[in-house]
Amino acid sequence: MSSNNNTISFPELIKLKRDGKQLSPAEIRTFVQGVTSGAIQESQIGAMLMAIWQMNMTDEETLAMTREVMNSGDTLEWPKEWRVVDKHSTGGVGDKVSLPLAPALAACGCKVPMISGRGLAHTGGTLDKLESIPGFNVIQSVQQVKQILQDVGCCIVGQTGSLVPADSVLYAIRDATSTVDSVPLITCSIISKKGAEGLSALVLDVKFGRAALYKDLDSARKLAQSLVTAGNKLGVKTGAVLSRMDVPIGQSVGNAVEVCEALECLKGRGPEDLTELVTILGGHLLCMCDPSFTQESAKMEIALKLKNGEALKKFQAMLEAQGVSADVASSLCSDETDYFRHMRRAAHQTELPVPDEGAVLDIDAMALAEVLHKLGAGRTKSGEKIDHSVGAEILVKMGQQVEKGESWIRIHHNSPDLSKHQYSVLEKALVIGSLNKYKPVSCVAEFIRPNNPNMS
Ligand code: IUR
Repeated sequence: MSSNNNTISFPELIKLKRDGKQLSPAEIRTFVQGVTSGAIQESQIGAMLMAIWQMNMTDEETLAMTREVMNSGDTLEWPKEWRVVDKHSTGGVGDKVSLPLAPALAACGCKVPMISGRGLAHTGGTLDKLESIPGFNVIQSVQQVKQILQDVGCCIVGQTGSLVPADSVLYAIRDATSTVDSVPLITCSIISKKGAEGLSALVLDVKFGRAALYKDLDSARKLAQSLVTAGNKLGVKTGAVLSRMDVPIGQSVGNAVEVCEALECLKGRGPEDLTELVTILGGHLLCMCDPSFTQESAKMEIALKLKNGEALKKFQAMLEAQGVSADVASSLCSDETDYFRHMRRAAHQTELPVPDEGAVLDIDAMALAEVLHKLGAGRTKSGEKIDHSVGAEILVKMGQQVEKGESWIRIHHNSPDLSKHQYSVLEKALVIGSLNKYKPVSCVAEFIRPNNPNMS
């Protein structure tokens, strides 16, 4: 380990990491404080991030950096008797899990101060989805969050400037320096934010597959283990689920269309894979907070809240608390399904036919996400505007027997037509074949349990 010299210069710090040395907690503090105060130049931050990307960090360094970033701004505190929980996903196509999960947990008596992000690249952001609902306001002060948790039990909000300011700086520079895919940097970014939320328990949904950041299970497991270790050492009971991200989650991808599907899930009639993911993730959180639950009984408790309308009531109350008019909230949460009375519908809907009779063997989530991104559903640079009405409804299910010519997907778009290239990408995204080649797989592959925070 390098010396504990308080007067070390930033170039010296960068050189230490560049040369593969382990940084001491004091050296990491100097770096993070320099990031927060603006004393360190962007070029120096970029160089340090690249040195970390190249040389990696030990668990001790990762923990020290996570702790410093977490403490770079305000941290939230709650009444002791509250069970404050949250979930974080590393990003998936069609991943609208947070929308039904937060109110289902609130219906179980938990408090859920969910701080979410916006979509970047091919994956959508929870905040973008919610902003398809007229009036929904993701910007809430800490005081407002406290009030909503007191009154409703859950809220889904954007990050305020006073929480983890160092992460905002580091994240933007990581994006510009190709240093996003580093296990210690991802760990620091995710866990610092969750640590600042003052949680009792956290479940992480770490995705692997062709539309995930990590393509294979082994690399995703390494990230999950790093996240679980850092979370627990910071005092948050943290577990992780490893889930597949090859085909879209549920039957819809986009922003407004995903809100419709989340509402269906909250009415107890969501697609099986979405409901499964919501109940598994919620079940793990309930179990972590309350040892009287088994994983199975906790999962059933979440499923019950989706079936009996209690989660839906919490969602309606959350919509109202976050600025949606009582009329719109009550109509969206009523028995009716004409959600586009309240959300903008795209000017055009184009359906594509199945090319051959057979069973649905594959739907490529990545291909679908790329087409929707180009049509305006996603952004390339942070801050870019997106079109909430662009999306896709997938009209067939994996393993389903289909006839030649029937529609398999409905694209919602505002451009006059899809391009030749977009048609061709979509046509290749669907694979039809013989039913005996279809192997159903569960979306969740593994769970990594909270480990003992005192273990080294
Ligand atoms: N989400 C975050 O909050 N931080 C990250 O580094 C990634 C996703 I990748």
